Amino acid sequence: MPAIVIIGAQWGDEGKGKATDLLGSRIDYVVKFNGGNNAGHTVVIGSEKYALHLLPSGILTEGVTPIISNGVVVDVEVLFEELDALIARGVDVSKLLVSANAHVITNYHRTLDKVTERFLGKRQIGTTGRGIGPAYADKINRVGIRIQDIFDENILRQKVEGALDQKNHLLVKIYNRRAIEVDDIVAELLSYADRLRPMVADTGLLLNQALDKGDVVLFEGGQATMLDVDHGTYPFVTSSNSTSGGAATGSGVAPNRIERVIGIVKAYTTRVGAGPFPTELEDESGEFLRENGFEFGTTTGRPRRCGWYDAPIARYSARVNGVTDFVLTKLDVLTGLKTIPVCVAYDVDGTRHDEMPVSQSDFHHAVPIYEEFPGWEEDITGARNFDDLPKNAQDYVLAIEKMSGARMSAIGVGPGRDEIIVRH
Ligand code: 2SA
Ligand code: GDP
Ligand code: MG
Repeated sequence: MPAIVIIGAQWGDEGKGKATDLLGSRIDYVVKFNGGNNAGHTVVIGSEKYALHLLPSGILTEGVTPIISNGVVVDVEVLFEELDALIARGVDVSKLLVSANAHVITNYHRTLDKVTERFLGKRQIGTTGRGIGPAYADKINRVGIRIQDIFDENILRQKVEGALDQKNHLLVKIYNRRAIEVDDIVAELLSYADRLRPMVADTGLLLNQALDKGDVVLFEGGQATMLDVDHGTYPFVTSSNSTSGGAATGSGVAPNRIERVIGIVKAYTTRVGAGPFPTELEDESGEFLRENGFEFGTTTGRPRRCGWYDAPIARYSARVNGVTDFVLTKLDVLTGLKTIPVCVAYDVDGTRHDEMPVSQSDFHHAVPIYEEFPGWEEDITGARNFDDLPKNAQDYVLAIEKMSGARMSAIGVGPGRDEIIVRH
């Protein structure tokens, strides 16, 4: 039975947490398969608002087993802090499992993330500073520390020594910082062992067994398609595979077990951090979207860059991820606009591009070609059926659905759990 993947179809913050939460009651396992505490999922349940970073948002749904699988980079201190905060609010977190093969974010990864960004100056990526890139770099460079290493002091010490060898040279000689002591890192990681041990499991085996017996597994992607290290706007990306393929490599569940891929797409576009963004608005329309959509980073509080809906990006996402259904979020944020432009293609130096240009330089100076749609004034937050929407809102959804490469199966009309129209 089914494995379902949820991914962000733009540059993140599309409202993936809400979509996960919506499906929660039919789900047995929710798996975070990529990224770490750079993610920020806001879920509103009744009058309660939860901001989750490292934990999968399915942890808020009773009966669901949340899993942090091998593709994730885990800052164990943050893991415990997030768990404690949820426990204090009465959430049952006892079912959480963490893969023995997940990699660990240490103090030196956080330090390197911050100093490297400073060093890059104008070429900054605008990372969240959580140590994500350096931790994945160590993984690929085969000098990473895995969760299982925390339970073997001898191995842990050898690995930390290996990892710090070159880094201390870099920190001292190039960045003019103090060297990081092996003993300090080892002591910190060992101090996590007792609390961590009962959570650690062979999560790949467990998930496959669960699928064998018919359980429903939901993979919750962190970040989004355009931030994917292979398919996004490299180098202005995160360091993991945030597209649907990442769910397989990041969990040990094979691609042919995945039945549905749900792409979450906002009714407009946002981006945090640096990098190309053709439909970006640096005027009062951008301010309108930021204010009405509360577009500020869940993790860092940074104002998000805002722009109009970009259909070529949605089509690209549909293709790269194999999207079977889109969930369109934040349609309510557009209420009150006289006209709503949608990017239907790009103009690159006089040539029309209907699809994402393959050359990064082209994408950097792609000028959107817009089609304009009439807006609506009515409050739509109470709509629960497609027919409840004003005609212009219906037409907007149908028009962007046609351009985006997959059906729009649900439409978010407000931040609350039930503020959604389900169409399919
Ligand atoms: P990193 O820290 O190495 O992953 O940063 C690399 C790029 O990835 C972007 N990125 C994000 N973009 C949108 N949302 C994210 N999560 C938070 C949120 C972000 C926040 O939900 O609001 O609070 O600022 C996220 N995480 C990483 C990042 O901006 C870089 O462009
Ligand atoms: P994620 O990173 O994709 O999980 O998204 P974030 O949680 O970072 O940002 C999405 C924000 O939009 C959250 O504050 C949600 O509560 C909010 N949200 C989700 N769906 C809707 C919607 O349909 N309308 C409105 N107004 N807000 C929404
Ligand atoms: Mg977010």
